[in-house]
Amino acid sequence: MMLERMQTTSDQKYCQRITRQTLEETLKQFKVKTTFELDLDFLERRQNATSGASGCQESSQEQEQRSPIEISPESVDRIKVILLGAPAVGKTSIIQQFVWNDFCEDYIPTERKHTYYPSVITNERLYEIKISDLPVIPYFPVNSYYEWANYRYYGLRSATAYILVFDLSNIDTFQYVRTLREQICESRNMQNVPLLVVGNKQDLIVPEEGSSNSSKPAITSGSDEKRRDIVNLVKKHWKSGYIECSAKYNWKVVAVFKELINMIDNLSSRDQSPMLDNIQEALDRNKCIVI
Ligand SMILES: Nc1nc2c(ncn2[C@@H]2O[C@H](COP(=O)(O)OP(=O)(O)OP(=O)(O)O)[C@@H](O)[C@H]2O)c(=O)[nH]1
Ligand SMILES: [Mg+2]
Repeated sequence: MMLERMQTTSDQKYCQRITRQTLEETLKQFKVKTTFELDLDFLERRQNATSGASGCQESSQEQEQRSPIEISPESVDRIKVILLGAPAVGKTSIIQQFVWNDFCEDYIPTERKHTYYPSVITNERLYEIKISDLPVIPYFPVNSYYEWANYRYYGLRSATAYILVFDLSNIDTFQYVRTLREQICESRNMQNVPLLVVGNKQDLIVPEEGSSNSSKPAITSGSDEKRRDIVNLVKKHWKSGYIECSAKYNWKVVAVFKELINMIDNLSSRDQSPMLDNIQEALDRNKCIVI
């Protein structure tokens, strides 16, 4: 089973290289500018196009009008993303804005795991993303035993990437991110696992016209300084990604996921899957594992 899995992974990598090379060459040839597109309805439209065309023969013009990118099963990447952060920082809001273009003013704490499956096209590739929205976790499971005992089926330790969210209008919520990151790094090999820090609720720190009369004043310059320290810490010391967004106004929400996908793409080596990480971890600790 393991061999089969590894074989598939290396086949996929080969296909990815080929696909990317071919696309790059084609783009160069036709001098097409590479732009970023997040096309959440791509699959749906594609399906409609296929079923609509099934009863009659497509003219060559119709064929040309369809997506210029031919997606083969081998060029599909599946990404398991988990959002974590202190209560009420806006994790659910970010996901729902990204997937549904929807925002809810009411605060409804997440009490059980919710999973979303958006498909995204960027960098000339199709990515199938599995996003997990979880109830706030008091700590990150240090090993598989704790994960099984306390967070069964959350998939915390096998995520492809993490998004750690804090609230820009309540800088103290960054402490949760700091602690959780430490725990994640201590309990998992993070070499090939991107971690993106997101400061949400940017709308609450943008000074508005006549903000002095506003019932929700912009946060003070003291917090601005703390914010700068956070950016510095995350980018320079943690060497992680950092983005500020507003789930409420859909500012930079797409950029969050675009950045994450870029981080995944840019990994110098994708040889080690999370599963192999776990195996490596068990070997390091001289333990026995069942595959
Ligand atoms: N002003 C503003 N409010 C936001 C933003 N994002 C979320 N909120 C509000 O913040 C509250 C909490 O949002 P949620 O998305 O439920 O937060 P959460 O992190 O999922 O909370 P838990 O599930 O309890 O961990 C809600 O009332 C949202 O409407 C934002 O960008 N700006
Ligand atoms: Mg939530």
